[in-house]
Amino acid sequence: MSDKQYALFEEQQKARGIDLEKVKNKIKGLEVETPSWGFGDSGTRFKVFEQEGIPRDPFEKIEDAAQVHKFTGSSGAAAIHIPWDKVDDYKALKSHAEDHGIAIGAVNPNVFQDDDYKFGSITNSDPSIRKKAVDHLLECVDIAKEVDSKAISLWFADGTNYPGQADFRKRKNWMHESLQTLYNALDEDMRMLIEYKFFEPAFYHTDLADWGMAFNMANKLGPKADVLVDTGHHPQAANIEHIVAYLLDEKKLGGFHFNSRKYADDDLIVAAHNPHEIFLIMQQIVAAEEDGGDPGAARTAGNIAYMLDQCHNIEPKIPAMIRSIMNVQNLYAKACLVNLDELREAQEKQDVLWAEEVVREAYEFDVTPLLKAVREEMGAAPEPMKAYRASGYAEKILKRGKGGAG
Ligand code: PSV
Ligand code: MN
Ligand code: MN
Repeated sequence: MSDKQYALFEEQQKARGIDLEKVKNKIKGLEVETPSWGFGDSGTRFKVFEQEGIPRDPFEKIEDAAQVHKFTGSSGAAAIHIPWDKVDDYKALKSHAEDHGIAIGAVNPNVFQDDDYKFGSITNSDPSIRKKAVDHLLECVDIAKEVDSKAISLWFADGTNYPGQADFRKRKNWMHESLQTLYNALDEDMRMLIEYKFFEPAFYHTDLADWGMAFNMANKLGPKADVLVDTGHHPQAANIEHIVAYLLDEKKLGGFHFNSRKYADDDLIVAAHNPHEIFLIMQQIVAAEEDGGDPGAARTAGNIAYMLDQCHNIEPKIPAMIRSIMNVQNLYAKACLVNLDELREAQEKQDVLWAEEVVREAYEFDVTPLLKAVREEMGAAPEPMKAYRASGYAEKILKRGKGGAG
């Protein structure tokens, strides 16, 4: 970046009434967690293409996640998934993360890969299976306490494939009962993030199928329960930014699993296919952050857990994560450039085209000079992809060989 490019950008934004120092600070404050499982081998039901250099255990996954942070400066935690990341000594995992400059983020229980869960986990009609699933949730709360994580991130595969297969209402109540037990085990400063997904692996009904069901559950449970929005978990054409604004206003937006989708839950690099959608989501968040009229919304917006949830099937994992973090930053930066005073005025005047233009104008700016400047000031790499490529880390990990963690 030349200083000239940045100076020009600064001048341009100043003329629009944008406080660039404030924008820079907001970008610096944006932390996006990476998923440990996104560093392992993954694929589709057709084939897993094994890559060389895949981490062989949770410790190596953490080392790879630390690389993302090293170059972006904005990914200081890695979420873990239990039992995929089961270790004998969680304190050792925590120290290992700290030695590599990151923290352990959200703890994700896994109640979808055991034969016992064929007909459901916490909504199974068999009480002994529900108990087994709840015990695992409680084990994850203990793990979170050991690694000093404040979030349990929950996704359930529970659902049915055929009409009549099970009783929806009973399952709803079992879900509530099970989650209440988990809720009660949380410390006051911990929270549970409830994810929803409208289909898959069950194809007829899913117990937590949409944001409304997750929201209702979070409301019933109480203030330590919030909704988690996975951008891949909606039907085509769902207006995710509207869902986000609604949850923000209800003070129930807990966090995000960012990824990109074309058809379904594709788990591709964030904003690979849908940059404008991520921008519009970010715009709602920035608007809430800046909403002096509603300090509650601003507080909620300031407490969002941003996470990636991606599984890279054909591309190298670490640079794919770096690219995603850069894309999130890029779209957040653009969202920060929306002139909110002007937008309010356009909305008050009910000037449809002016309002649309105010939002569009921000999206159309090239924020590269801004992001380079921010990363330089943060001591990160101004160009993270290039810096990672030049670092030699990708070559170094080849010695791990093939057959790493799945
Ligand atoms: C399910 O599709 C999901 O998005 C949930 O977040 C899980 O935790 C994650 O994938 C990994 O299984
Ligand atoms: Mn997810
Ligand atoms: Mn998913």
